[in-house]
Amino acid sequence: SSGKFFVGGNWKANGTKESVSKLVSGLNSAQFPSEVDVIVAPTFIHLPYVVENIDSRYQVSAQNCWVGRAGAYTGEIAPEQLTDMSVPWVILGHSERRSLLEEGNDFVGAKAANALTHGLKVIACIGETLEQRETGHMYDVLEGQLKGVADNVVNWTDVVVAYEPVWAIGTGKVATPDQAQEVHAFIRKWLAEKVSQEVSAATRIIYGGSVNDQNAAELASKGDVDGFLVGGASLKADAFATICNAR
Ligand code: G2H
Repeated sequence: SSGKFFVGGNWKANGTKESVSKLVSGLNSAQFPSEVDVIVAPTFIHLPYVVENIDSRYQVSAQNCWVGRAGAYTGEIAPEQLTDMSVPWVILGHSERRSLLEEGNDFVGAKAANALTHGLKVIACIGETLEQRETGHMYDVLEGQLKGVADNVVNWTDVVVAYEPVWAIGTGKVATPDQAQEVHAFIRKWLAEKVSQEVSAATRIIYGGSVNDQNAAELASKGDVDGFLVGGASLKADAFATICNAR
C-alpha cells in the first residue's frame, strides 16, 4: 500500500442548501484518525458554503474543471478560480462524465495537466464497463485511460488514481476485494513500467463503486487498495465516517 489512507466523498449532483448544511454538521462531529486524508466533493454551487463551514480535518474538491484558463468559456469553472476559492482538489475523468458527456482520454489528460499546472491536486478516475470486462478488453481500456493521464502528468505527487469499474457505480454491485486488488495491482505495475518505480510505489490507488460502511473494511484490507472514492454512502455522515475508519 502507498501513502496515507485516502477517502473521497463524491456528492455528485446531490444536495440542497438544507441537506448540505446538515451533512456538513454531521461530518464536523464525525470521528476518524488523523492519519487519513478525507476529501469531500460538493457541487460547484455548494463549494463556497462547504469551504467556509466544514472543519479543517477535511479537504474540499470540485468534481470537474475547465481544460484551460479563466475566460470566455460559458458555464465552465477554471482551476485558478477553484484555488482562489480555497478548493485544493478536483476529480477528473469520472465515468459519468466520460460516458454522458463523451469526455475522452486525451481531454481528461489535458484537464489533468491544466489543473496540476494551476496548483490543484487531481483525483483521476479510470474504469471499464461490464461489456469491456466480459469481452476481454478491460486491460486495454484501463491502459488507454491511464496513458491519457500519464502522458500529461509530469509530477505525480499531487495525483491520486481512482479505479471505478463502471458496472459497480451506483448499482450496489461492489467489486469483490479480489477483483479490486487484481486491477489495483495491474495499475501499480503499469505505473512502475511506464512511469517509474518511485511513482508506482508512492501513488495512491483508490477504489470506487458502491463502497459502503459494510464492505469498506474488507476492501481496505487488500494490499494495493489505498482508499476509496465514495458516492451514495458519502451523503450520510455516519456511513462515510465508518468508511474513513476502514483501515
Ligand atoms: C462511483 C462512486 C463515487 P457510488 O462513481 O465516485 O459512486 O459509491 O455511488 O457507486
